[in-house]
Amino acid sequence: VSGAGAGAGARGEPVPVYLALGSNLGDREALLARARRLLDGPDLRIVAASAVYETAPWGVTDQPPFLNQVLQGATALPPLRLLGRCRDVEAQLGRVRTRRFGPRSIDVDILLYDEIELSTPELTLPHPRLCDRAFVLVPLADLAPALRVPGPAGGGRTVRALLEALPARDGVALHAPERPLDAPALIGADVRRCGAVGSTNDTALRLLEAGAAEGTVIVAETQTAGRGRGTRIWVSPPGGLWLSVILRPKLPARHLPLVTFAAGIAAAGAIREATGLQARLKWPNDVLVGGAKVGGVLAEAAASGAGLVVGIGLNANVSPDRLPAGPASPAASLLGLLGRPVDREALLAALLRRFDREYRTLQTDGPPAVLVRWRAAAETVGRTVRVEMGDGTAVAGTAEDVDETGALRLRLADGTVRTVTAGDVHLRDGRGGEGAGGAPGAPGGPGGPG
Ligand code: BT5
Repeated sequence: VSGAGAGAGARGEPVPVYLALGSNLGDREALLARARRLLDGPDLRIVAASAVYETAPWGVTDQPPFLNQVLQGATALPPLRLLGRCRDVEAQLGRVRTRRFGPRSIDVDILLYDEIELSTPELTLPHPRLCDRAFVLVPLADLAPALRVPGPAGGGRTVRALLEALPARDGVALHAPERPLDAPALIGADVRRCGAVGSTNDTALRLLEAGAAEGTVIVAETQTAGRGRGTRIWVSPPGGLWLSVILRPKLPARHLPLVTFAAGIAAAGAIREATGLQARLKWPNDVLVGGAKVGGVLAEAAASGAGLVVGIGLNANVSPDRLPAGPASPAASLLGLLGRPVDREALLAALLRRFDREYRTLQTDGPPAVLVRWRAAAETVGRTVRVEMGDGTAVAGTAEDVDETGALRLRLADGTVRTVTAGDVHLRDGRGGEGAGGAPGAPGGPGGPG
């Protein structure tokens, strides 16, 4: 046994561990959920779970596709006792070890146990095939893209670097959002149109307080007092898409900022669907095409606690000379970028359909599923940035990731990590054009926003 953390478990303090789940028999999703519940206990706390991925079978290919997920735990159990816990859970869920690489109801493997390297007949740590399996690295990168993997195969490289070094990630696709949602659409079931309003967010907040149904949408032709964050003005001439959605999320308060991410993912997807333009997201609420701001999201909570309204502004058919320059990005409209008008109704329909799906995924599957899609569309992650805070101070660093609360994790020059919850991001390593500076840690590929 070697590694800096080797003694930690033995001293009785919990250490971080990463476990991989895989299932390709029976009700695979239910089996993953039962495994998560059975593993979680006083001696092993499950603290985070990746999104669920579907993977074509590997090795023996005449079998159903796998669902894969990675869990982060905290445990003081020594490695072999932890292995025993994993085997117990497999046994309880009916795993019968038959042919190697053959179908299995559930597989529970230890990927990493703190920084320990171990090689015994029963257990090898880190997991010997960790570094060459996309179906392990992709979900692990959801949870810990910057984690360094010890041992001969990992060589101290980060999970993100190992993932990037893989020749292919074929066959690993985000599972949850592809699942057909059984209930009818919530967002967009009731769309109310108006001509000129002050701010659609104000109209929506009033309707929210008055008891309007969740998912009700207010669309205005123009806004006379459109607003951005804080005291900023949102310029809203005719031709744009200015709307607000009434929501009553059943989410813990700390996850509410992710509703803004869900709206951003939907907006970027809708722009691509309706125009073919590659829209990207900039933390926390900007929608960019070719580095210029074409839209923004403003979520505001009702003072009464009745719920949220999510305002979305997209410069659809707005004449470019009516747009202001932003604090951190120039402004652009889809009309200006395409040289012809977009079909605003098609854009609206795509936006509402996609937002409905993202919003429900957030509530049923939790933050990882939405974060994966946000990272795949984000310009910010992996870039050198300067963030200007509302109080006039600024901080510079590398944007490492966003967390479950929507906060941005910045690695500063001195190596420390600072978590930022609000601000304007300036990309410092060249302005993000198309395709530039995606999210190195994001699984991308089949997991990207569909
Ligand atoms: C935002 O704020 O980007 C949130 C925008 C939300 C607008 C929608 S429209 C429907 C709903 N009703 C509302 O009243 N608002 C929502 P922020 O990140 O703070 O950016 C605001 C800044 O963007 C401004 O200070 C300007 O510099 C710039 N800006 C203003 N209007 C713009 C436009 N149409 N296009 C691009 N940039 C603009």
